[in-house]
Amino acid sequence: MPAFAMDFHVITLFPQMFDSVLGCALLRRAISAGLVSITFHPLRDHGLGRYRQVDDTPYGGGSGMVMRPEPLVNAIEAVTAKHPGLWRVLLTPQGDRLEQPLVNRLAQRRTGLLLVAGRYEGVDERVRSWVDQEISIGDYVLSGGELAAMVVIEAVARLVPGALGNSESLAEESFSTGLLEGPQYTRPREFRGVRVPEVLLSGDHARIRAWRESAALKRTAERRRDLLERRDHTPRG
Ligand code: 6GU
Repeated sequence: MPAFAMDFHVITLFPQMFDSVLGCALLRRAISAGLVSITFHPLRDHGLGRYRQVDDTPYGGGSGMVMRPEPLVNAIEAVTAKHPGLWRVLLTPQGDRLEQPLVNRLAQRRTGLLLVAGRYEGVDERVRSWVDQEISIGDYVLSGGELAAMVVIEAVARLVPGALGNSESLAEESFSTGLLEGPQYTRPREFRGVRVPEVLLSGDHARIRAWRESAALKRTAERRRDLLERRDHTPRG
């Protein structure tokens, strides 16, 4: 048993949508190593009646369909009965915005995460009482929570020690410092007339560190002033 592992459970109508994420080498390796597990719970298994219905027309009228509460709540209860203590997350545009500090907190949920992906125009309001948190991945509209669940899985899984490959790079990444990363270079030294900054070839580690810090600050100031302002006003962590 590894010192730390993360178990993801996903309730979805479309488990096949996740094949692309599971095909990713990083995640496959983490799963083979027992660092990460992902279990799918097809919502259709809890559908109602002969047609395994999961949605219905909205009370009060209006366009589109709403997910009925029974399949979702039955699925959530079935999963949590077998896996007590899962942190139950509903993916919805109305949820808490996913940013690195929230990813970090999710990664600390040692009992695992249950990700509930909704579809259609939304889920029946009463379902909200059966989850611990609602999460959105940003202010734009997706047709369902599946892609959002994949974003959560990838962002959290890469924080599991050993799953990233190079855990040292975590500390210096964009957002863990509250800054964007500065420019990065690899070979060749000169590409179509553009040279790698001399300092990076100097071997002078103190100078390189100082250059990287100021380059990160400059880039953040140019592109994401909001991040700098947040850094100035809120404590780290
Ligand atoms: Cl979590 N779901 C949907 N349907 N749309 C979204 C989202 C989630 N986050 C951003 N847009």
